Order: sequence, then structure tokens, then C-alpha cells
Amino acid sequence: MQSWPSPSLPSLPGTGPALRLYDTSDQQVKPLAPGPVATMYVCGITPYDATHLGHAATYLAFDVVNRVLRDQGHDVHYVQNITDVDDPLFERAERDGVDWRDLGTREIELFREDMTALRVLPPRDYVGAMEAVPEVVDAVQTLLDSGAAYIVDDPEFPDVYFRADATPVFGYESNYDRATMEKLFAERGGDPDRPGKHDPIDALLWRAARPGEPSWDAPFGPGRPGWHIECSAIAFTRLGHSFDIQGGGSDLIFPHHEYSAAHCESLSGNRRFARHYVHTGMIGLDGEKMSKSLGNLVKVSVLRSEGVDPGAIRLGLLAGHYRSDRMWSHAVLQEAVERLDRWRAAVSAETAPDATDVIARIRTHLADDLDTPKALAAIDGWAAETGRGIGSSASAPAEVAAAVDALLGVDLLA
Ligand code: 5CA
Ligand code: ZN
Repeated sequence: MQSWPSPSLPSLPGTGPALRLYDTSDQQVKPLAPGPVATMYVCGITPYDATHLGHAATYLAFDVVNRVLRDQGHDVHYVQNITDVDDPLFERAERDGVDWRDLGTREIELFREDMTALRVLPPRDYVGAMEAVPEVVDAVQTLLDSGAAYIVDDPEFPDVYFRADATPVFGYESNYDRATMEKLFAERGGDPDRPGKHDPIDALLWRAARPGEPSWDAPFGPGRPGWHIECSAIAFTRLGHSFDIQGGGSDLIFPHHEYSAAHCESLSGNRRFARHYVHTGMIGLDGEKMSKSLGNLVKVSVLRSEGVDPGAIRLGLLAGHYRSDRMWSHAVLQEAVERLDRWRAAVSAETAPDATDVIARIRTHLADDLDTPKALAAIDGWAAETGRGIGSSASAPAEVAAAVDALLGVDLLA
């Protein structure tokens, strides 16, 4: 699948401290230890109701991770999927009387436009579930051969499931206890009551063809991929059986990332799929969870059509820490618009305080588990001094503009 065009990425003089990020599995902030090419997989959209500010916040957080790694001299092999075959897509298409393929195509295009406007660095591999069916079929066959997977005893719909006990370390990613797993499994797309399963939380690997649903041929019967094996296969085919970062919102901690990891670990025999499991907090609106059922989604495309500067959307979402659940509101947007104005005024000043210190502080804060609120505050301080006529560096305004562009993705010279 085609991704989207890359924004320009200035390179900055010097370098900052190594990036440390919170790892959900180890429950602590720990250093990343990437090679020359850092490897990152971030779960992509299900294309039927994108791009709301929750999606945007998640992709912006990983965009800053990408930018910090590049600033530290790494190349980044970034992979993202698109869940372009799944029940929510069919349900929405049915409700709206459109073909699910057309709905997906339209929403993916809108997502690309939103990511382009937000100046998000594109993934190197942008892969739809439909494109990855042969990879999934191979993986499911191997899991069946090894006994990690089984076919339910149902001649009409011989679905394939993965055994939750196939790996000795299942549960290490989320750290959830059994009761929490059961609850979240049922809430987040699982099917605990499916007759024929060995364990209620065994995860669907391959859904046998149903009338009216799309299907692909496979040696174990026609059907379509389960959700977790989609991400597992797309990731390990491109990044190998172990890589640096598996990312997504906190709603993906369980079952999605636990099973994506377990599927791959069962295939490879490796102990650990991703070296870091990184999860973003959930964005709500005016004190309520942003959700389709409440109908309170704020879409990036709608804000853009109202003339909101995408740089202000970035600053509004980066004003909170990526791991905290937080609210979007008119006040958050207003503050971001004003901040953008102040920064733009500062970088168009004739002289300003030297840039070295503020750039070092931005780098230090971002390297510390992506502390964007502190990074923004450091720039606020520099911009305020500039506004008061403090500082005599003629090169500082352009140097700070380049740093804000490279590290935070905001183009102050636009
Ligand atoms: N296609 C799957 C992942 S394989 C999926 O979860 N799609 S999604 O469209 O529902 O979400 C896309 C990404 O946005 C996921 O990483 C999800 O965790 C994140 N996300 C969804 N809602 C929010 C929210 N309210 N706040 C922050 N992130 C969110
Ligand atoms: Zn995923």
C-alpha cells in the first residue's frame, strides 16, 4: 500500500542523550538499544472512522519517537498496518449502504491526507491486511503444524484458534491477571463463548468463510485473517522475529499486543517479540471518552476544513504527556494556537537568546520518556525572552525553528 509523502526533515548540529521509553512489559522507563537501523511497528487504523484526535495523538507520539531516533543518527525502519478487512468495517459499510472496500479506500485516503497535513514521517512499509494474507496463511499453517493452533470441531465453520498456553511466558507483555484478561478479551473483539474452543481466551487466527464475507483460499480452508496474526505477520516478515518497538494505544495492550507477541514467539522460539512495548494514553473530549457510540469524535479533517493550522493540532496533542489519558477541548486548541503564534513571532525576530541551551533542553526532555510538556515549556521560555528583546544571537531564530521542525514536526516558518 502506498504511504504518504515525507515532510522535509532538517538535520541539527550535535546530538542529544539516548532515548529512554516506558516499557509496558517491564513496567519501567528503560533505554532503547537500537542498532544503526532502529525498528518500529505501530498498529495502524481500521479504516472506517478515521482520523480522530485519539488516532492522531497516537501517531504523533510515535512520530516524535521516530524524529528523536533520527536526530540520534539512526535510520528507522518503520512499519504500519491497515486493518482493511474486519467486522467494524463491514458493519459501518452495511449501515451506510456502501461497499466495504470503497469505504476502506476512502478512509485510507483521508488518513493519508491527515498524516501529510500533520507532517508525520511516513512508514517505510505501509501494509494492508489483504496484502498480507499469504504471510498470514504461512504463519497459521506453521502454528497448526507445531500444535500451537487447532481447528474447532465445526464442519460448517472450521475456525482456527491459537492456544493461550502455547508459549510459556504468555501474559508477560500486559502483566494482567487472568480475570482482567478475560474481561478485556470479551470487551475488545474476542469471542470467549465460541463453542469448541479449548480455553475461552484462545485467540482467533483464521476465520472460516461465512456467507457474504470476503475470503481467501488456504490449505486449512477458505477464510480471512484474525486480527492479532495480521500485525504479528506484517511485523516479523519485515522487521524479523525481534525488533525495537511495538507501539499503539493503551487499548491494544491486551489482547492485541499480547497475542501478536505470543504468535510470533511460538513461531520463532524467541523469548521476546518486541524489546519495548510502548503504549499511548487515550484522548477524550470535554471530560468524556471519545467514542463512536457517544458520537463525540473530533476529526483531524474537520478541524482542517475549519481552517485550524495542523501545527496547532500537533502542539495541542503534544502539550500533554503521551502516556496520560487526557482531554481535548476548545481551551486546549486555543492554547495551542496562541503558543504557535508566540513561537512564530519569536523565530521571525532579528535576534534571540543563543539556541544551544534551548535545543539541548528539548533533546534532554524528549529523550526522557518523550516529555513533550517540558520540551514545549523550554521553547516557551526561549520565545518569551526573545519577545522581551533578550539575547543577541542573529542565528538563533533559524536554529530554533529547525529544531522545532526536526524534533516536534512543527514548521514555524510556514
Ligand atoms: N487496526 C487496529 C490496530 S491493528 C486499531 O486499533 N485501529 S483503530 O483505528 O481503532 O485505532 C488506531 C490506533 O489509534 C490504535 O493504535 C489505537 O490504540 C489508537 N487509538 C484509538 N482510539 C484512541 C484514543 N481515543 N486515544 C488515543 N489513541 C487511540
Ligand atoms: Zn495491530
